[in-house]
Amino acid sequence: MSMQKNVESFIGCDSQYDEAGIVLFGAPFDSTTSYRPGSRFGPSAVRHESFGIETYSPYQDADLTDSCCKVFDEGDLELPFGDPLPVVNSIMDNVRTIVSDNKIPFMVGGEHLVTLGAVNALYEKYPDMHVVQFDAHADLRDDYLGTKLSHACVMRRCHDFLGDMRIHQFCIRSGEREEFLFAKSHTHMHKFTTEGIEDLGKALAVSNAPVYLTIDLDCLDSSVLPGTGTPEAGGISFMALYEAVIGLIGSGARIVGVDVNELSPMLDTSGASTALTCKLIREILIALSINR
Ligand SMILES: [Mn+2]
Repeated sequence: MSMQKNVESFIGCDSQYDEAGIVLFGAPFDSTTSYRPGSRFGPSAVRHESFGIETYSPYQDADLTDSCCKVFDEGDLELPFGDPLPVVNSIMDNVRTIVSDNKIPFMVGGEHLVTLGAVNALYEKYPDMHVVQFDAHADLRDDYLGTKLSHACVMRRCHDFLGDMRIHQFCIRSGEREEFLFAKSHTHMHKFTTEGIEDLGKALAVSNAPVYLTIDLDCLDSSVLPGTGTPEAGGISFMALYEAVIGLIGSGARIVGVDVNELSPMLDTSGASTALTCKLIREILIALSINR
């Protein structure tokens, strides 16, 4: 019997890098958060609290420990605080490596700006990529208080290189009027709910386009997930998000990368927001493995 070092991984994600189809990693950065910081603690909280949920999904009748589920937990990136540019570049480097090894990157934020690094790295390999965003906020500002690298601008920065009509936004219910005007001619914006996700999944599956999935947890109603930096009332339920996301993955759309961001665990001392996030991550990891 050989002993192993006691290093914590997300529950059921104990595969080695070489055999893994999915690489989970944390991006603990929250320096551009406009309201309440704390999402830097998201990845470590999720990893630790994941031992409070089961590896088995009764929804999908599958288990994170099934042979089709091979997930390597890389741990958290070591990111500097304050300056977002080296953070985005560091995430880009990491995702570039994962993608060049034909694995799916699964990033746990951190604030939503971390998405920019992952999307940019994947775009290098997949210039025809689409991004599906679940979020309360449009995140389409060209700048926020003079800075272009802010979580309030992340989808606008992605649009800079993705181009028009590549970003599909769901559950959006907050932003400046200019962002909603911008969306009319540059993105596909679905306000308030996930309505339209089924048709989108079918279209993306038919076209076989690469798809990046970014889930800002504040798309959920703030009664469902209060542990987030910029809570916004009027959001969706956990099951609505579950059905939209797992439905999209199951539609045959070619998912090439995923992130779940903006969990700020200390803002919900009940722990329920973190537990919800763990469950969502489990379900997505299983769905990606089944549909790979
Ligand atoms: Mn966002």
